[in-house]
Amino acid sequence: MAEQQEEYSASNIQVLEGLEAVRKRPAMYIGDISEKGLHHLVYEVVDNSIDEALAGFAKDIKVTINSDNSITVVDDGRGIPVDMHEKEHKSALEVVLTVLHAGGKFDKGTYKVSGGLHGVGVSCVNALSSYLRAEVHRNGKAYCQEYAYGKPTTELTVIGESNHTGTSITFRPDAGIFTVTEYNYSTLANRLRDLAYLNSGITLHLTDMRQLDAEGKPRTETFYSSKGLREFVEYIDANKESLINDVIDLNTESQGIPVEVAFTYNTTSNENIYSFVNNINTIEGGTHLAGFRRALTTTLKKYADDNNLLKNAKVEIAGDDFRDGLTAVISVKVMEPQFEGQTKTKLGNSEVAGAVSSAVSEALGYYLEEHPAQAKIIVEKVILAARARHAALAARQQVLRKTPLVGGGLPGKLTDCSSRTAEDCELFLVEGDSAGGTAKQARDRRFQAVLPLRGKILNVEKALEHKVFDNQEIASLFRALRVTIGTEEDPKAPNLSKLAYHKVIIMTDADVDGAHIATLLMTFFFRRMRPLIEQGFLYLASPPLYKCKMGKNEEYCWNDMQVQQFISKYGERTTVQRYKGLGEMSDDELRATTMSPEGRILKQVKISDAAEADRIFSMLMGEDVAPRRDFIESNATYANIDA
Ligand code: 0RA
Repeated sequence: MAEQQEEYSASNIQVLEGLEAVRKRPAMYIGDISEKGLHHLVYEVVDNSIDEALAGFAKDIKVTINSDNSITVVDDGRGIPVDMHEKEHKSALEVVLTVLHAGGKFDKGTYKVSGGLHGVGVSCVNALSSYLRAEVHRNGKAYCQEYAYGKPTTELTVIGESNHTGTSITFRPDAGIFTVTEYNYSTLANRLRDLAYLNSGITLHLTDMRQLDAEGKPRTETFYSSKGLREFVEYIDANKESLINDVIDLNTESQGIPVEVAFTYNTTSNENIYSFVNNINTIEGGTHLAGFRRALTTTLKKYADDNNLLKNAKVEIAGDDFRDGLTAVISVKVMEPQFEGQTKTKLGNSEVAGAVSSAVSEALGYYLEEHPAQAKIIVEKVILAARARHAALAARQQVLRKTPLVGGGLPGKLTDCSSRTAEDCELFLVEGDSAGGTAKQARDRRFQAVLPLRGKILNVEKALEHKVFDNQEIASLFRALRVTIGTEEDPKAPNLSKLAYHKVIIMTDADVDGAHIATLLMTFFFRRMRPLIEQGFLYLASPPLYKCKMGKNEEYCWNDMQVQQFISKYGERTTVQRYKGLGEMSDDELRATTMSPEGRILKQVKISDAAEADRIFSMLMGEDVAPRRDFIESNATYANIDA
């Protein structure tokens, strides 16, 4: 408390307004100082260029990851103004780059709704960069100014003539602030792809100078969409079987709020809704999502009733049933968005619910009237979903009965640890009984538990819901984790309040079969226990691939480069043993390389982009073999469940 009061005293007010405040409390401005915050800097700069594009002045935005992990963002807009700003006695450019929230000051009534998660502006990026260079092309000239840690290191200088307009910002994040300074290509690619779909007509390029091909050309990708959300939905569902071969979309303004929605149905049972406010992914949903759901339920229900389509249903139909197999993207633009929730990604503005709801009701109403064949297919799917839900409810209740909340009733194959402090406890999910046996010997019994799984667990991507809960291995998994089904908010959601382990570690052989089993398990967690991933509790073990030996010198290696390094150190007569499976390792070896916190490499499973993860799981686990083979052959690691 004392510290807070001091900060707000009159003598410090200057400091608070300046960029020093950003450097002192970076997390307050950009969320955090880890990988997320690092990438957030790029979004902040790109969002300014997107605003310029939405205002009608830019159409091409280039993002480059330079070889030193600095970033360059170039747009073909009007260029940030460089004339002198009277009050501040600085150029407008310098004000934009050094004064918090100054970005909007020059906007002449443009509709500025884009902007990073916290809408903090480029000055924050400047404050958190050890180096920043701004180049502006305007008035037939090229101007440049450089900064370090938010402070100018050069004057604004004319560096030449120019026959075009635009802005180029290069910045290097301050390694003294960020815990990670390496950019992730697919994280940026996913965000730029989203932005291309959300803002049709704008071209975004991503180039990675760190990844050069044999000819020295950098990895590069271009994102562009002419049809926007309609194409977004098609992209998300590309690997799924469509139910109605149609995407229903609307692009309108309702009660003064721009509303864009596109949706379709596929033959799976997953509900997949992605919502955005001012281009920000509202992971926690909010009023726009509520408005969409309400319109979908009431409009479909009314159509079905009016056309007498529910007479044979014989089960009561719930809101969920209308969203079985639904894929939707909702994008609204809100002048003064109120963000709520744990991660500030839940829209709170109550007026938005009605705006979205009336826009969707109208468009969907028309669609159903004009497409009776598709309408009938959708209603039939709703009825099927209701029946499946009733069947699944019975199966779930059985899991619940078999799942006592404390003590006893644990699956026989679980070898538990002695600690009862979930934060400290780890559960290893091990492929097969034999590796399970070694793991039992290798573990530290105080905090490491082992659950062997028999062969391949059920593919939840293909199975009907009630079958999922019938499956023995899945029931064991729930019981071992002490996860039940049903929370206060949602009777279908997994309840993690009694979760016994804060590290759940998938440990499989380092071969194709092992990768498949790991993927099945990740799919299971993604579809049925997503909060476990979201809370950062799911990990992949990485057993070594080789053991190199030369005389008394022994080393485990995880890749060919390490093997080569060993050989160049100890000589060509090195023996290289390749581990084909966990079963070939002794308990001492397994402990030292894979299980003990001292020697192991754990990869945390993260969902960086839910839409992209959904696409990949649908592809990996779905019916189509060809795209899966292509993906597995071209991806050594999982692109978006980036472990
Ligand atoms: C305010 C006014 C004007 C341009 C911009 C902002 C602007 C900012 C950024 C940030 C990145 N790229 C940008 N491009 C433009 C221009 C006002 C005028 O020309 O009259």
